[in-house]
Amino acid sequence: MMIRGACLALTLLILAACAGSDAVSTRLPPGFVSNAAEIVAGADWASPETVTVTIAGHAYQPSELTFHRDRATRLVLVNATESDHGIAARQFFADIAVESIRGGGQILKGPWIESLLLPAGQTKELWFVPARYGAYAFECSALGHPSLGERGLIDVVP
Ligand SMILES: [Cu+2]
Repeated sequence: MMIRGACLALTLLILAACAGSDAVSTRLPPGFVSNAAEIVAGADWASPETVTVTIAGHAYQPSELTFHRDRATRLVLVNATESDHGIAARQFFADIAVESIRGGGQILKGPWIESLLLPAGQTKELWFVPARYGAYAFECSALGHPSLGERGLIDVVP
């Protein structure tokens, strides 16, 4: 019984950790946009194109997003649930230049992001510039959520 309890506690701990945390990197991860800092510095942040996505239930609303290459963009992510969610989008993250992640009273500066966590009830903003064209799939980083339908698509167009 003790061992079972310990295993359960460990499993819960691992599950809790699966959504991860914001990981902003100042060292170039392999395959990421190498001149991201220059792109961020050269963008016009006065009036970024704003897109809002709400997480409700196990769905991103909307789940299909379109961004424009080389345009300063502000993606507002509203977690309207009472559990933690995240965004796993390795290829998309590799192809953008990140100005900052804002939320929870914090501003994390880029220029590279490897993971993004959306704690229960919180709103975060990803300020970025799409630096390459592409069609990308993304999904929730919390274990089991993608299979419940928490997935989406991103298009980066001219
Ligand atoms: Cu989720």
